[in-house]
Amino acid sequence: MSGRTTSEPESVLTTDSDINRTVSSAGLEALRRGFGYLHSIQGTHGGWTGDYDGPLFLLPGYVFIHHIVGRPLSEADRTAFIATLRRAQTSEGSFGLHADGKGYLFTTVLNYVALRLMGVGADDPDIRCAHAWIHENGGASAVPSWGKYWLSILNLYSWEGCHPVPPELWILPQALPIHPSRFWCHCRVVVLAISYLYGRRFQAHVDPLLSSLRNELFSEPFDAVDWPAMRDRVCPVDRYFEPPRILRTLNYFLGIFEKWMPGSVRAKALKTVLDHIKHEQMTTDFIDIGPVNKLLDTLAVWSAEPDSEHARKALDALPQYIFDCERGKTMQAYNSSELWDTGFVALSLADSGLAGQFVPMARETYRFIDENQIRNDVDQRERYFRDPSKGGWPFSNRAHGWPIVDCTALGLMGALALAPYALAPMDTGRLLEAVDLLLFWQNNDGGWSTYERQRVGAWLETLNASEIFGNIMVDVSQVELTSSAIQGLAAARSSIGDRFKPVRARNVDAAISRGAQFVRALQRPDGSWEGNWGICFTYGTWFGIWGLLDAGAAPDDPAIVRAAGFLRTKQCSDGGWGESHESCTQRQYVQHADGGQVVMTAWAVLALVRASPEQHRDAIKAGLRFLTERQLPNGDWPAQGMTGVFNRTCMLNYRFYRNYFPLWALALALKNGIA
Ligand code: LAN
Repeated sequence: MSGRTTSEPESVLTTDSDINRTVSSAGLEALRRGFGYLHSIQGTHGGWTGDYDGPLFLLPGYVFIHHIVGRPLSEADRTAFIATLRRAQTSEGSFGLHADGKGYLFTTVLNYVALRLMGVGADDPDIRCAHAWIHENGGASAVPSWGKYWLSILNLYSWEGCHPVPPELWILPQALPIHPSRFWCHCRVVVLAISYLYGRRFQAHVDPLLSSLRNELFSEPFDAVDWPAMRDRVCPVDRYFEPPRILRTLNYFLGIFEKWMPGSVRAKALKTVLDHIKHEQMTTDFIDIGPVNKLLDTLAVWSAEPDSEHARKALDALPQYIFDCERGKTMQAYNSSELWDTGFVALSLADSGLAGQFVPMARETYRFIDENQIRNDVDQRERYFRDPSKGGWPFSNRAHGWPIVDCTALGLMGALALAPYALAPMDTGRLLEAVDLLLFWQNNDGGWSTYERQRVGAWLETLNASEIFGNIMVDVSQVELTSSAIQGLAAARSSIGDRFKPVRARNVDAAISRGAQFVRALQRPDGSWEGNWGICFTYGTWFGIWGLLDAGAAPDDPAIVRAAGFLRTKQCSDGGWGESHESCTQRQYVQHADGGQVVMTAWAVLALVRASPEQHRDAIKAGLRFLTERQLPNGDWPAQGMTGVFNRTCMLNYRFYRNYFPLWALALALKNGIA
C-alpha cells in the first residue's frame, strides 16, 4: 500500500517519462478529489448511503399495501411518488421492468393501478396513454404470474386465474428435492408469502376505486373473464422463456390437488407458513431479506392479525425501503447497499496509499465495517432452514441480518485493509469466524453461491414459474461469488494466517485451489466470464481474473492471457469500455450505444492492471484518461447507464459504483507505475 504521495514537479514535456509523470500527477489529483468527494458525503455512521434503485415493480406494492390496510400515504410521499412514476413512464405510455428497459405489461399494469390508487384520475393524459398501451397488449388478464398475484390480492383479478401456490409445500418431508427449503432464499421467501396469501385467498375489500379499476383494466367485462383459461396466458412482450412441459404438468396436478385439499391440512400448513414469515421478520428487525417479501410478508401478517403489535411493527418498517434517488423518491431494491459500498471504499482507499491523508474517513469506514458484522446465528436456525450467520457480513447493515458470501469476503478484506487506521481494531477471533463461514459455504463443485450452500441440483431451475426472470430457483456456484471468496480467504491467509490452526490453514489452501478449479471450468471459449450481478462480461471477467490471480495463477497463465485478450477486444475508440445491459438478458456481449461507460472502464482497468500492467500499458493508460477526463470538478462522476442486474432481466443502479471503482482503478494503476 505504498502510493506516491509527494507532489510532482511541473516541467516542460520533453520525453515519454515526463509525459507519464504529468499524467500521473493528474491521476493523483483525481484520486484526491475523488476521495475528498466521498469523504464529504460519508454518513455519520461511517458508511455511504445512496440510491439502490432500478426495478419498477416495487413502489406499486408499497402503494397497494397502504391502500389495503387503510394507512394513507403522507401528502409529501404521494406527490413525490406520482412524480417519480410519471418520469419513469416511456413515451409510448408503458413502464419497463426496470428504469432503463422496454415496456412490460406487468409493470405497466401495476404502475397504472398505483397511480390511480394515489388519486390520479382516469382522464389524466399519462393514465390514458398507459391505458391505451395496456389494451394494445391484450389487457391486464395477460400479466405474468407476479402481476396476477398482486391483482388478485387487490381483488382486481380472481385467484382462479393463478397457478396454485399451495402452502402445503412447506409441510412436505424436508428430504424431498422439491421441498421449498432448497430453493434460492429470495425465491423461497417470496413463494412462502404468496403461498400464505393464496392459501387463504386473501383479497382486499372492493371499494369504488377498485371497482372502477375492474372496468378499466380488462378488454372484456370483469365478470365475463374466463379466469382458469388465463393461468397460462402471458403477454409475449414480458415472457423471458417458454415454460417447459414439466412445469405445465406440475401446474396441472397442483390444480387438481388444490380442489381436494382438506381444510384441516390447509389450516395446519397456513399456521406453519405464518410462523416462518414471522420468524423472517423478527430475525431481520422487520426489514426482511428483500423488498418483495417485505411487502408480501407485511400483508400476510396484517391479514392474519390486523391489530397485533407484530403487524404494526411490520407496517412501521416499510419506509426503510423508501429513498429519494436521482430518479425521484421510490422504493429501493434492498434496504440499502451500505456495507457493499463501504467495503469497496475501504479497499480502494487502502490501495490508493492516501488513507494517511484521509485518516478520519478511513477510521469511520473501518468503524462501519466493524459495527455491521453479524454477531449471531438466527434463533432455531435449522428449523427455519437457515445457514449459520455468525461472522458474516450483509449487503446493507447488521439489522438486516442475512449474511452473503461476497459481502462477507468484502467485509473481511475491508477490515484487514483498514486495520492500521482503526481506533479499536476488531478481535482476530471475529475475523477467523468470517474465514470459517466462507469455508462452510463452499459447494461440492468448488464454487460459492450467493447466500447459502447449494441445496439442490441446478435441474430444479426447470420449475422456474416466474416467466419474467432467469436463474431464480437454485443458489448455484458463480464466478463473482467464487472469486470473492478466494480473494477473502487469500487476504486472510496473508494477513492473519499465522493465527490459523494447522487444520484451518490446510482447509483454506484446499478451498482456494478448489475454487480456482471451479473458476477455470466456468471460463468461456472467448476468454470471458459471464457475470450475474453486474454488467456483464466485463464484470464477470474482472472477477475471473482476480480470483485466479489471488489463487496463485501467474500473469502468463493461459486463462489470464485469454481473459485479458477478451477485454482488449472490447475497448472502445474513446479509450473506455462500455457494455450494454442487453448482454445480461441476451447472454452475449452487446456494446453500449454510447461508447465507453465509466464503471465498466474501471472494471476493465482493474482487471488488466493486475493481469499484466506492462503488457496492457497503453490500453490501461487510455482507460485512465477516459476516467480522469470525465471526473467532475467536485470529484464525482456523471451518472450513466445501469451497472447492476439480477436474474438476467432486471437492471439496477448502484449509485456509488461510478465513484470507488474509477478511484480504485487509478489507485492500482499508480501503484503499478502507470497513470
Ligand atoms: C442482490 C443485491 C446484492 C447482490 C450481490 C452481493 C452484489 C451479489 O454479488 C450476490 C447477489 C446479491 C446479494 C443480490 C441478489 C438478488 C437481490 C437481492 C439483489 C440484486 C438486490 C435485489 C434482488 C432481489 C431478488 C430483488 C427482489 C425481487 C425478486 C425477484 C424477489
